[in-house]
Amino acid sequence: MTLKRALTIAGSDSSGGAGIAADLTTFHEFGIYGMSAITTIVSMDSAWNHHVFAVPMDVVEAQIDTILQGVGAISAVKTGMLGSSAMIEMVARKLREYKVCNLVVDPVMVCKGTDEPLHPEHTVSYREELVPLATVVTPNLFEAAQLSGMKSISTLEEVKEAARRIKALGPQYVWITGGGAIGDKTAVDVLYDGKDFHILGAEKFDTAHTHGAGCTSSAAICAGLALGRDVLTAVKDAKRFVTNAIRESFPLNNFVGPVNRYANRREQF
Ligand code: PXL
Repeated sequence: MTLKRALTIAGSDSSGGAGIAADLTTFHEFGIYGMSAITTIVSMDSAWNHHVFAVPMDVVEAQIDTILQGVGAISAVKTGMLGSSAMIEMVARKLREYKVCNLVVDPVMVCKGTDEPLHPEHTVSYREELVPLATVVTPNLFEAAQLSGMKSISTLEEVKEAARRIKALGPQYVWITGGGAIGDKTAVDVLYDGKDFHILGAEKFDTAHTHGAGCTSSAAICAGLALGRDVLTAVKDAKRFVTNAIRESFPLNNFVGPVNRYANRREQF
């Protein structure tokens, strides 16, 4: 059996819930051979403040070349935390150079728990360089507000307006998540293809243990695309995958609770 291959260009969350740990384990659950280019390393101190260390640009570039040039036949690529405007621009240049076509862009801007301020220049680089290349861009409500230039998003109409504005930047599909704040009993996420809105609802959980949900969901979409599924199917599958993972999320320590990607297994070995 030939395994499909996917690449994640993202940060390492040392605590294992988000970033490349989320991406590679999600790829694995979908039966995809996963590879990574690590852009940043995130550590946590004893009060669980996050510290973000950038990997040197040439080292990131060398990893991307290893996979897109040295390995090849990559069916889909996902981007996660990139950490600087220069990194966002370099990654966009590489993806253009290698003509990557199944691309999921998770426009990570800050991670909860960092004392890092928001960098508006990252938003500019995302809008101008990376989002236009995306097959699917997967902002949460906060990222959608930044990318669309809206003050805040708290109603379904505002989610749709943000989706229209982000679609105008050039991606093929916009998938806005985090709809727990929008729905009443269900979490509401919205997929927009420039013509139709698909409003997808899922069970809403009363838990703070959702660390890694965004990365997991985007990685699952990337895996679906790598398997040759259409975007709507990949998004629906990803939503089911992450919903199961949130249902079985757990406290890792006093500060953080990651989603549980094993929740999708029916057999154990
Ligand atoms: O969930 C956002 C995120 C993405 N990538 C990395 C992270 C985090 C948040 O902690 O550490 C590497």
